[in-house]
Amino acid sequence: MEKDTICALSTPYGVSGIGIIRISGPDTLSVINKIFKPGRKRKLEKIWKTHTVRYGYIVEEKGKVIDEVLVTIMKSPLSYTREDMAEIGCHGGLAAIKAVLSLCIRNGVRLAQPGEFTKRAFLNGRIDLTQAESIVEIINSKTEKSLEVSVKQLTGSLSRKIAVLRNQLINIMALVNYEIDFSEDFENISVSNIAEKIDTVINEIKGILGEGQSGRVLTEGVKIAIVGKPNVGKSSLLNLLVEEDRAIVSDIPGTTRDFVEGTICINGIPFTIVDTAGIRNHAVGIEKIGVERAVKWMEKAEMIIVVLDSSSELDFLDCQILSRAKSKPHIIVLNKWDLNDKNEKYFDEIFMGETIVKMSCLTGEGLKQLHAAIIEKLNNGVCEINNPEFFLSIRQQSCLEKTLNILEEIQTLVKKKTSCDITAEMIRFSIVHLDEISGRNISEETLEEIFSRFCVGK
Ligand SMILES: Nc1nc2c(ncn2[C@@H]2O[C@H](COP(=O)(O)OP(=O)(O)OP(=O)(O)O)[C@@H](O)[C@H]2O)c(=O)[nH]1
Ligand SMILES: [Mg+2]
Repeated sequence: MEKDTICALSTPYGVSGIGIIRISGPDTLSVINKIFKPGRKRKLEKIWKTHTVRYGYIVEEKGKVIDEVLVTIMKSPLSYTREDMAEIGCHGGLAAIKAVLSLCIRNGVRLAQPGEFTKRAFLNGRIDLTQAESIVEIINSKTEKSLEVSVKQLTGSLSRKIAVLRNQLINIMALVNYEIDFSEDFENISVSNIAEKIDTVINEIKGILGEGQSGRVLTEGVKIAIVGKPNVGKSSLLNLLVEEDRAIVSDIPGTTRDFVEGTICINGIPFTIVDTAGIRNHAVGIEKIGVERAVKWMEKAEMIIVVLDSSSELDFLDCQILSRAKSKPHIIVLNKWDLNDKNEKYFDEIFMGETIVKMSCLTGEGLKQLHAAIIEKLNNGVCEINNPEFFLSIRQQSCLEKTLNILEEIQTLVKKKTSCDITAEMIRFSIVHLDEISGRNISEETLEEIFSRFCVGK
């Protein structure tokens, strides 16, 4: 357990109905006893009962009342951090909150770092890292579906899967070690028995990777880049999708110089849409930087919408952009369809087998078809969304992929009947990567990085 006692405002900073200040650590009760005076002339019991709420006042050293409050005490180990904790519910004015916080600091409590309460919950063994990471997602959840999957993760849906994998690997290692005790290579136990067991783990990991990715899509959303030549209507499309005038639209080619983002929700799934600068060769200055960024966005995005002006025929640049987009799930929007009266057959023939949407950002025609195309591409190109029970952050996914790669190598070694010692060592190594997911084995640096994503007070 940590020696420091920490405090922070856990509700948003600003004027609100109430503001909750959290305190956690060994000095929590003694500090509360110093700064809190019960209301209605009641006496403060010598020993606070855990999980009780008291009404009263926060009083400064010289007896000046700072605020009327409710104080809740949660004693170790039955608290968020597993330490002694208090929550002071103040009136939400900034002056009152500042005064209470500085009184705490004068009494030896220090201000908490972002995510420090949750970090303590992790370090004190109340939750593992998959659960800690789900808390950030619960806070950031914008849709019901993302909240659902994050809450499931908090209750341990991913932790349980990882624990099962770990047990399976430990059992395999025991089998291999048993073999080492008797011979140098796989003589006594059947190679096929071990290979089969490793296969089972490999298949389970592949399943978890698939389900975890669809969970991440629900929590983090899917990035879609809108790309195309200047003036084809990319910014008009962004504005139509987000239903507000986010990006500047004009008939001057090269209007959008940097990228503009917006978030939308289709069928409960969040999408981040990025409008980029029109791509053209020989752009100079700021526009050139914009074009470079647009090309980068094509690499970063999980899906691409290529916008074409359907009132004119395709040119070389359109084809260049299309061929770049082909490496990813992509949709072709034939915009300005309101101007088009003769080109339908031309486009149908060129884009046979592609997902095309004929639309007009001016009239809104084709928007529903675009929504449908986005969902269809998500399920058939990015990943299938099947009510996932958990999500994998990029970090967790990479640990799991490392475990998978090692197991695939082990599989080859086992089949070649290579030395048991090497096999056992590699299994141990695969478990090390697995343990990074739950946080059993994790560097201080990675921990810092994870918890810096939290807000102060959580
Ligand atoms: N008729 C018609 N005009 C459109 C349509 N969509 C966009 N426009 C017009 O086309 C012009 C360019 O639109 P923008 O949305 O600024 O195009 P952009 O692709 O973002 O252009 P850059 O930022 O310069 O690359 C504007 O004058 C729009 O009003 C459409 O569906 N039909
Ligand atoms: Mg634009």
